[in-house]
Amino acid sequence: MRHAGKRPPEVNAELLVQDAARLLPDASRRRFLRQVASLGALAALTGCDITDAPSAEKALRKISEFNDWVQARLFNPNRLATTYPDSAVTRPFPFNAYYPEAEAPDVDEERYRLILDGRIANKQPWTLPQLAELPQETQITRLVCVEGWSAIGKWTGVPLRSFLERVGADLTAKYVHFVCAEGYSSSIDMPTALHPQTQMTLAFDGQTLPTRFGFPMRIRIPTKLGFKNPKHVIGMTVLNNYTGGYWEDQGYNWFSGL
Ligand SMILES: Nc1nc2c(c(=O)[nH]1)N[C@H]1C(S)=C(S)[C@@H](COP(=O)(O)O)O[C@H]1N2
Ligand SMILES: [Mo]
Repeated sequence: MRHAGKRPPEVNAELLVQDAARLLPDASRRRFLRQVASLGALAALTGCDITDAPSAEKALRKISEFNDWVQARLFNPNRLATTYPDSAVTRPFPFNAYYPEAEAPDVDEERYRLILDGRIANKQPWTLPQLAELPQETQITRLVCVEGWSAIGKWTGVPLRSFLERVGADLTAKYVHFVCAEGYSSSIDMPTALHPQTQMTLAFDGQTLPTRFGFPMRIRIPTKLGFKNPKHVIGMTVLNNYTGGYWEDQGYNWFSGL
């Protein structure tokens, strides 16, 4: 129904909340609709004056930021993700990306350099052989994708913490941001970057990381959802500014811990 005159068109609270909730990924949407059943609750929670879809969206974004903040506060840097025996590894392991497998970027091994930026004392770029010379660890953990599947994989690589220490990164900075060869990106909180199981992965299931799983290097974080495990990483920045990421910018919760 349309209204003429100065009065703003009447807002159907329930529809507005549901509409705005559609912007959230499935799990958050369900949680949100359960917890925030009314426009009044949404307005009260966020302090936003909700009169239209954009203001409802803004309120929802505030809730999502609040969830990220709570999750970050609850993160236990000493709690380890479950590890599994070799016999539990999912073979074949599923591929996932925002494009089909055939379009995974072919990164040239010779020309590859990991570019470091931001709050890092030694910004020398790293070649693949240099990374391979660093002490490596192997983990058998579960990767959980928001799309509703999970699989157990075996990843070998350099603990990100030891790398950050080696290059003189400011470990009191807030974030580490990763840039990928094909344009994907993601950023994580420093406590997660320093978590003992967060890894710069160079090998999968005992073999050099294949193209589909992120050659030459991917970040493996068993305490976070799959989309926060960037493949084909070519850039790493340590910084205090929030930068988001490929899916984060499209409404997925930034923290996305498990
Ligand atoms: N560079 C890059 N990294 C990425 C993605 C991507 O599209 N590009 N997709 C993410 C998503 S959504 C998931 S679930 C995992 C999948 O990793 P896998 O192919 O090793 O199973 O990679 C993540 N890392
Ligand atoms: Mo994913």
